[in-house]
Amino acid sequence: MNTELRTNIVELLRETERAHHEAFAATDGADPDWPIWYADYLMQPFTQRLGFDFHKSQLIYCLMNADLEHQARSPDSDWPEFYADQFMDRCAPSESPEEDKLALYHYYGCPFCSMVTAGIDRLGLDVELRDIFENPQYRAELIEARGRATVPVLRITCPNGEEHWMSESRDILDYLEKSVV
Ligand SMILES: N[C@@H](CCC(=O)N[C@@H](CS)C(=O)NCC(=O)O)C(=O)O
Repeated sequence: MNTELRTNIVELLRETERAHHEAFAATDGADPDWPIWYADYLMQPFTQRLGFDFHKSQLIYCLMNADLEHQARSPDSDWPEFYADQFMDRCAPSESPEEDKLALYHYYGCPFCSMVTAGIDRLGLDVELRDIFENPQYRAELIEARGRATVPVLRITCPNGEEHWMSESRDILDYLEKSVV
């Protein structure tokens, strides 16, 4: 666990709470749209200072989700500490992206796939190649996950077991390039 990152998140959430309370002093902090206000305030420090990589809608989702979990599981605990744990578990950038397990669904002769496999070679990454015509099981997995067999698709399995399926050769290459920085 990156304890420095967690501490920074807790401090940032406390600062946001203070700023929100000032902004909504007239209603004593009451604001039914608080996740939107919080996301506006937090977006820049989260992405530019702490290295998170998400859109505002994902940040709003993370905030709402953390709130629901807090109310359901631990309403008496210090909320910034609780939220920070939720952010670390669910939304934080991987401490070492190379620890994500990567599998590329592709087929030999597909030009978009070749661009991605050339990028993988150039970057020296460890990516399992799953040819969907050599192994029908891979094709079936792809269709089950994505509803179609278009390739290339990168399956990213995070250390916590969460899976993400990324399509579009350009997006995959961008992701892989960032992962080696
Ligand atoms: N815009 C996509 C294009 C992907 C694409 O057209 N893939 C072709 C193979 S090169 C494909 O899978 N076609 C079959 C299908 O869509 O089911 C990308 O850049 O990845």
